[in-house]
Amino acid sequence: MVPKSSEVDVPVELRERRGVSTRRDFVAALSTVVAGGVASSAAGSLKVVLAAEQTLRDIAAQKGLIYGCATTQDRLVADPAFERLVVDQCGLLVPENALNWNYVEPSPGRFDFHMGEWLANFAKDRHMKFGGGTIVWHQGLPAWFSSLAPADARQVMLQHVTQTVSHFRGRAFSWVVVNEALAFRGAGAELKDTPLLRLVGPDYIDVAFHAASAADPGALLIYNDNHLEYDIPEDEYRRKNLLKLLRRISNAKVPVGALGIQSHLRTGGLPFDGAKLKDFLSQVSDLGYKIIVSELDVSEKGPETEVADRDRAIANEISRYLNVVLQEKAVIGVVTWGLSSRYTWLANYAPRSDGQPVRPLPYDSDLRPTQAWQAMAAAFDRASQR
Ligand code: 9MR
Repeated sequence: MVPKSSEVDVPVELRERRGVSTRRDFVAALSTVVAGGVASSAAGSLKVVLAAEQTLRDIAAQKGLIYGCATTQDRLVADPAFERLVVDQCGLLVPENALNWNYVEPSPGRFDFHMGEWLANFAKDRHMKFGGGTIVWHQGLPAWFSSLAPADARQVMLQHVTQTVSHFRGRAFSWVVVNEALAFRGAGAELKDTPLLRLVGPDYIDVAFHAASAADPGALLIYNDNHLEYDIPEDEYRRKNLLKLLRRISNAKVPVGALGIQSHLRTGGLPFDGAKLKDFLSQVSDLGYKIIVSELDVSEKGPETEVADRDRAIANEISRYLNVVLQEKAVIGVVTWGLSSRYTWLANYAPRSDGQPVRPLPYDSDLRPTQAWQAMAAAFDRASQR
């Protein structure tokens, strides 16, 4: 039976008071969600799950996994209920934009870390890990970078990475050092044609990671990319090319610590092959890399129009994906790109064609947990111990 949205309509304060008494109750309730996917949940159990005192942070942590989200200072300052939800649910905080190059170094050599500082301090004061990024990303470049002479660009990039990572030395759990460098199918090249490639050269990834590692040897250094998740020719091509890139990087002893798979999932029945994805992740792991799901959310491409049906489709997409990905022991955690659909880049980037607000995240715009929350909780609970 499909739970109706009214059944999840439990205010935050009430949910906390009506907590499930034991962990066993909680897991029993979750297992009804896991069995055959979210669609098979009994509505009664669902209520119990939603009443749980447990948070995504705790459920993940019980398996040695990290759960976190990306957000901005503005939202945390302006919206205390949202702030409380982030603090309760997340063990890791990642800036959505604040540490992109164009914000950090708006003109050459003039560094401004105040937005990243604020988020790093916020995380520290609330006992959350802080993950920096994205440092080197063609879409995050300041306009002035593209007019540099090639002879200067390498040094400027190296300085940028060094200054940024040094500034937070010892305070960042991780850094997305390089983001979205891989070319798409049909480009006829391994790397995207960007000012970074053109001005710094084909070894810009290597240079960036060496600089980051020298600046903070203790941080987990992440290479991050997208469109790797589905069993479609584009993603298959990119998985193959990414493995090639990681093999080269590994042979050249470039200090990459982890692969970030963005995981912007889509409903609508895109082909998905768990065995192929698992094989890809295990090859990444065999090269010695950790893996993190770095930007999870779900955009809606399916025919569903009712909120309950849409939420079920979204939750099922998350379930089938995370249930495969979390089987790989090298996966250390999951970051969602936002926490509540009150604030999501998908509202602009991938709006629904019927104009209904999107629901891509574990909480809806009223800060109530959705079936996506349950799908994530169930996947964490099902994962083996790290
Ligand atoms: O969510 C981010 C949005 O607020 C920004 O406008 C956009 C451009 O900077 O970047 C979004 O985040 C991206 C992330 O940094 C890298 N992967 C893709 C994300 C969505 O574009």
